[in-house]
Amino acid sequence: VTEAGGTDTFTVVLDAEPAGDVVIRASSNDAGEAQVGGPLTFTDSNWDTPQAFTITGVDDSIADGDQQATFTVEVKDGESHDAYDDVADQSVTATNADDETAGFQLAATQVQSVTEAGSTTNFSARLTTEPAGDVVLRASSGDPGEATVGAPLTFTSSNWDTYQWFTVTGVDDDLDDGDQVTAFTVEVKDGESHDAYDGVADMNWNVTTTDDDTVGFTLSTTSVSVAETGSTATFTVVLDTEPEGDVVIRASSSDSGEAQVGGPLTFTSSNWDTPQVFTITGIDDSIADGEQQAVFTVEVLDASSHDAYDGVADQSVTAAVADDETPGIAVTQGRSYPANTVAEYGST
Ligand SMILES: [Ca+2]
Ligand SMILES: [Ca+2]
Ligand SMILES: [Ca+2]
Ligand SMILES: [Ca+2]
Repeated sequence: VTEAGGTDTFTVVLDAEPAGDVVIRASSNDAGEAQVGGPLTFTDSNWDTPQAFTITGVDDSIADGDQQATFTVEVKDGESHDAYDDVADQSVTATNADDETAGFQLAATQVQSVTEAGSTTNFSARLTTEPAGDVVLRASSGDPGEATVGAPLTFTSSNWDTYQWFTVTGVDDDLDDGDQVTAFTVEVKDGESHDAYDGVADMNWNVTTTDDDTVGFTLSTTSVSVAETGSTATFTVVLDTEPEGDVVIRASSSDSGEAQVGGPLTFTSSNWDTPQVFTITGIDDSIADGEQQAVFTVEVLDASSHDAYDGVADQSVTAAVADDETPGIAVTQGRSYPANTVAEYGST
């Protein structure tokens, strides 16, 4: 039978002609699921003609799945010939097909985005039909590196139509990965839910995690001082974000006759956040040229670097180079003897 009111029948007939009337009744063990007509009276003239009991499905508004009702078929002793009093009861089982569709729905009233800084948003869920037992909905993140989601929600036969909330939290990374969309799968936890909900289809819900990383590098200083005596100075470079491939940084001098710098530095996805050192060395000349400046351009070596770093702007470090010549006039005597002497007669 069905909750929509579908009926079915079964017949009863006596096995032997009775000496008086025999009344047979059927009774449901669950009149909320299926009911039966009757009773039926057999006489000594119609005892061998089958008579029908009609079973009718009973509707409810609960997604309870297909339910069974058992009908006990028995002789009504008080209204039947005594010879039938001891006849054993029999039973008929009826299945009542559910006509509710188990399901749930999702909704939100907030913007569905979170930040890598760890902000939260939420979306809600509720059942679309009353369950006959608890139903547990769980959400799982398609990318826990971008966003996570809170604990499962339990719905009962009394709170099934009240929205409950899943909370989504943004997760930080160090990649300049742009805004990322994470799909959350919401599903019935079958083992903890009424069986009528076991077949309910999963649903997906999307939340965007906004990026807070920008490719680049950071210098420890933009000016240093060295001397022509060969003294050195250092500055460090560190990447601002974790690269998805190697990044090579080089520094080049605007005047290698005044100051020079060491070779390129390579950063990887594992050492990107550890500063590395460039050493600048003053270069000697023999000119009393005073303090000079050399400008070091610090740049990503595109050809050797992950493409995401190609557009990073150059930066510069200025080195002041101290002169080591002493300005002045060197005086050399022109004769060996007598030194720096003139005579009264006018020698020079
Ligand atoms: Ca139902
Ligand atoms: Ca980040
Ligand atoms: Ca990021
Ligand atoms: Ca000099």
